[in-house]
Amino acid sequence: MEPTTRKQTAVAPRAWVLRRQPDNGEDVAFAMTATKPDALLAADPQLAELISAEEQRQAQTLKLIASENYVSAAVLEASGTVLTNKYSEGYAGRRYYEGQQVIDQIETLAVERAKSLFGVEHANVQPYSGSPANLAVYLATAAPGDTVMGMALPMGGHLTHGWSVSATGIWFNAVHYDVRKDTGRVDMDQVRQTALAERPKLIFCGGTAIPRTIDFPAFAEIAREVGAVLVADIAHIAGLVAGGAHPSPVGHADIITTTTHKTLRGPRGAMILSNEQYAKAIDKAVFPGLQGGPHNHTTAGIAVALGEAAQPEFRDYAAQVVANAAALADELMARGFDLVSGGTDNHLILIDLTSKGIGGKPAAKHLDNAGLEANYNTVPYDPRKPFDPSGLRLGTAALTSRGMKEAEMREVARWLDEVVTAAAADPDAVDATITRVRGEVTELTGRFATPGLDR
Ligand code: DSN
Repeated sequence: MEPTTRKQTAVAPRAWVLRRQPDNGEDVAFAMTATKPDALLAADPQLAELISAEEQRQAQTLKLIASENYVSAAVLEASGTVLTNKYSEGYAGRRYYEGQQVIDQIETLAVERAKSLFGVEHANVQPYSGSPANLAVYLATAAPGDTVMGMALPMGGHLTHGWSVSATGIWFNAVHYDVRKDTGRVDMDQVRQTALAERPKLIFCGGTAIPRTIDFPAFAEIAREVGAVLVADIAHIAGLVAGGAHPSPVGHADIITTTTHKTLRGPRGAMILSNEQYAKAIDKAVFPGLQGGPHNHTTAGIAVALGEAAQPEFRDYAAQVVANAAALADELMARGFDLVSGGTDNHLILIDLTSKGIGGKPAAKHLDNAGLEANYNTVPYDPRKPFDPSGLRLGTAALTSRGMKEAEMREVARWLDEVVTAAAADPDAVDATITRVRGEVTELTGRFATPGLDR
């Protein structure tokens, strides 16, 4: 059989994988584009095929998960290198193993790029991901039993901001603030009252489902008033901050934590940024406090992503992410969807599906079948359970990385409306709508390259 690709690639692929299509039993060949694909294909065709299938799935799906993105081919390459072979406990110039001549330079490059991009005095690029980064902050600044404060998880916060099922909620006396029921926005008066009453040692701002601008100066004022350390968890918005599309917490928060793989568009990892005052305590908390050797291949990928985020084009990208979210939000509202807080200021949209007569979980499943990948989510004051909540969370960072703009966002809103409306009307009759939308989505995704895959 003559191989046919899902789309033309600029560079000839180095390997092919045949995959039997479940729907028609036909073998379709598509390109392996990972680094050294021939080696993987030869050594482990089963795994090579699975990776290839995931590449194809990512290329043909509209990735609307607010915490995901597509890294560039350069980030992907740097992340899949011999750097994974090396142990490097410690920090540049102070390691516990020999052979760090190159690793020290790589980590220093990542650190310097992080400092310069965000304008901070200190950066630790070793945390394995966002949760360990936040844990390191607790270890550096608080003791078990201390009072800590963060946004409640069902209001848009994060597990590691002291939620009950997280180690941070078990080991610390965690108190929470909410969003207002009528506005869906953080009530800074409530934050202040709770802080004054509870006197937390740490205050977290930021979270995972916040569609509105975070008021860092207001949080800083409250933290100063009660003598708390303010931690800005900017995991979701780091790329927007770097690209000038969201105000920066620098100069307001004492410590900033972020993952590197959301709007910042790097590999899966994290960073802790601070001024010199906290540098030593943070470094000690990350290693030897919590972690062993850093993942050097990830550090290299982070360095590449930080270099990309420092380019002028990244500012355009960040602005377009926000413009796309606004366009998507407007079209959804025009179609009768209720958005928490009535819209968005950033990359993220939280839909309350209650008025549409369908839960977030079945909606997300039907949408995934139609090629629109999102996640179900609680909405503030959700009467339903977290595993079957009322909300659907969307984000525009990934689609914007594919070059999609406002016109495509309006198409996305239309498809979302069509699938949700059909599913709410009759879940047993939704298949025809899903099949049609899936076809239209495939046509759209075929017109937009997938960063990191089409090369
Ligand atoms: N899992 C991340 C998110 O989706 O926002 C948070 O940790």
